[in-house]
Amino acid sequence: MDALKDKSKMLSRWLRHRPDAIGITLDKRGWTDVAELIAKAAAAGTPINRDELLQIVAESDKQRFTLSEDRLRIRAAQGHSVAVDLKLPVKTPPPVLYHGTVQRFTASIRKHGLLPGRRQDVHLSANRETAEAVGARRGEPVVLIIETFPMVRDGYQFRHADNGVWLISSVPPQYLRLPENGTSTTL
Ligand code: HQG
Repeated sequence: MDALKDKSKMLSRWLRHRPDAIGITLDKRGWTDVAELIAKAAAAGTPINRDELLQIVAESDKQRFTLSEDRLRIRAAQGHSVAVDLKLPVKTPPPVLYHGTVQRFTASIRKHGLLPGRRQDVHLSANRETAEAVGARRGEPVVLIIETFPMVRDGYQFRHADNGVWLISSVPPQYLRLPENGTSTTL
C-alpha cells in the first residue's frame, strides 16, 4: 500500500471515527480546521502536509473528503460513526438502489432489515457494480435491491452525500429484495 493511501486511511479514521486520536474536534456538521489538523497530525507523529492532503482529497477513489469553499476546513463526505449532522439535502432517489453485503449477514438482514451498525446511516449505491465492490470488501458479495418509491411514499428520507453515496437511517425488510439462495439477484 502506498504512503498516500495509508494517509488517506488515517484521515478517514480521524474525520469519521476518532478525531480524539490526534486531538482535533469536529463541529456539529463534521468540519475541522485544515491547519489545525495538519499541526495536530504532525504532533501525534502521523504527519500529513498540505500538498498531500489536497492530493488525497482530489484523488480519493470514492471522493471521501470534502473541502470547504475557502479550503480552510475539511470533512468526511460520509461514513461517520461520531455523531455529526452533515445537513445533506433530502433528495428523491432513483427508483432502485443497491446495497452490497455478504451471505453471512443475510439472515439477520432478512429479519431486521438494513441497520447502520456503528455508522450513522446505511449506505446505498445507485449502481450494482459499486454495491458489489462494497460487499466484496468482506467476501463473496451479495447485492440487495431496494425499491425506493414505496419508502419515499412511507415517509423515509434519502440523502445524497457529496460523493454520490445514498444515505438512509435504515431499510426495513419489507422494502428489500434479497436473492433467494446464492449471491446474485436480478431485477
Ligand atoms: C451489514 C466503504 C447484519 C451491512 C464502502 C454491512 C461503503 C447487517 C455491515 C461504506 C444488518 C456494515 C459503508 C443487519 C446491515 N444484520 N448485518 N440487520 N444491516 N448489515 O462498513 O455498507 O472505503 O458499516 O450489509 O465503500 O459495508 O470506508 O457498511 O455489511 O460506501 O469509504 O453490516 O464503507 O467506504 O458495514 O460500507 P459498514 P457498508 P470507505
